[in-house]
Amino acid sequence: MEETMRWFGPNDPVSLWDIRQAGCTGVVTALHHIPVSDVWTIEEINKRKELIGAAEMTWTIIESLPVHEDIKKQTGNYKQYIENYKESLRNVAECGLKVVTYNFMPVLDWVRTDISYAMPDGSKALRFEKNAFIAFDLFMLQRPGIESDYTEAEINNARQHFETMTETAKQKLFNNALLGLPGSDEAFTPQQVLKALDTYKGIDADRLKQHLFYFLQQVVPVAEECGLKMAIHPDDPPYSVLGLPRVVSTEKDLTDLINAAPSPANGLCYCTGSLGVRADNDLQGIVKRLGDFIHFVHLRSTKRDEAGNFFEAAHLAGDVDMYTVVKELVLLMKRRNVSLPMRPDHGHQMLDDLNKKTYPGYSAIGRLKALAELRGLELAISRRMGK
Ligand code: DNO
Repeated sequence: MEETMRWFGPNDPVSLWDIRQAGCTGVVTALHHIPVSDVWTIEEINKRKELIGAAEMTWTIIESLPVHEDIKKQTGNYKQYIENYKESLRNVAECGLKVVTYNFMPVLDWVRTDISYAMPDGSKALRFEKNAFIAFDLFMLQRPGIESDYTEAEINNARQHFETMTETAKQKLFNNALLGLPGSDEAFTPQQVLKALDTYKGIDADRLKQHLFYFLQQVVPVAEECGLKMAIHPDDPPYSVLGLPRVVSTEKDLTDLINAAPSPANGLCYCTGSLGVRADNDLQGIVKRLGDFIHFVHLRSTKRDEAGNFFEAAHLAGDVDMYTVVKELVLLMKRRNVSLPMRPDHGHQMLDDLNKKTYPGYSAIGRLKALAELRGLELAISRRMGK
């Protein structure tokens, strides 16, 4: 696979040369400073390309070209925003970029309750604890109408959990649960979240899916025409949160969205960390069945428990059978005669990085370790297959 890492731009405490030294030839980034739905101009794209080129790497993958909330809801200026999206696509293609990653999660991107969950060896991981999240929703956010989203037992468990929490733990939970936007260290305020949630009233999963399909039918032909591949990122976690619909969580969701706008340009970011949180997602089967549509790979593993919690395990541990996944990807690449771009998704905060300020999940050393392990795994598998 083509080894890449995510870089959040000039403000990222991890430098381009750190990424280069990890062995990457490519960088995955976005123009985070451009407001969502404004057009990415050729000038801005080229500026970023040059920065990356100066560190002897290339920029071919965008993560993300974000989709405006109005497009997800089909409200306000959404038609204009779709036109802007198309223009950005044309511009990035003109600058030689190849893959555009995006997601269709309403309001929040990823959600965790703990961004410094202590592993037995002293490193730190990201974690989602169900009781804590429900407690946040019930007692901190105090979202109206919440009772219909949880069972009585879930509410009781969350209440008990909340009662045992110290003030410091509560503050930490509050900050972590509102983080949700990679590339920014600004959290939402509860008022902002409640207001945003309110605007999704009446939009259920079926409707959100229709809005996603409409968006795809609009932008995929443009992507195809200019030689770009779209790669939708699955929901993280892959189920409804805060009563919001999520529609990119299962293999059926992926198949539906591909069928809604059939084209080689309408593809997937295959993220084992996100999809793997659901035991009913067959990670190997998804590569077998939808492999032709995979344009970008995120490798990561989570470990879930019976209670509905999960934490981000080491990349070769946890519930994701990384050996099987990588083997299937190697077979896929042979069949398609391509080398897919891949990045180690997240990593543990460890060693020197424990004392540094980092973007949650994106410290340098943990990802370096993950990439090294994945590189070795792929090499061994390919060699065994006689490549
Ligand atoms: C989290 C990432 C996601 C991803 C977006 C893609 O660390 O994998 O935030 O970049 O969902 O649009």
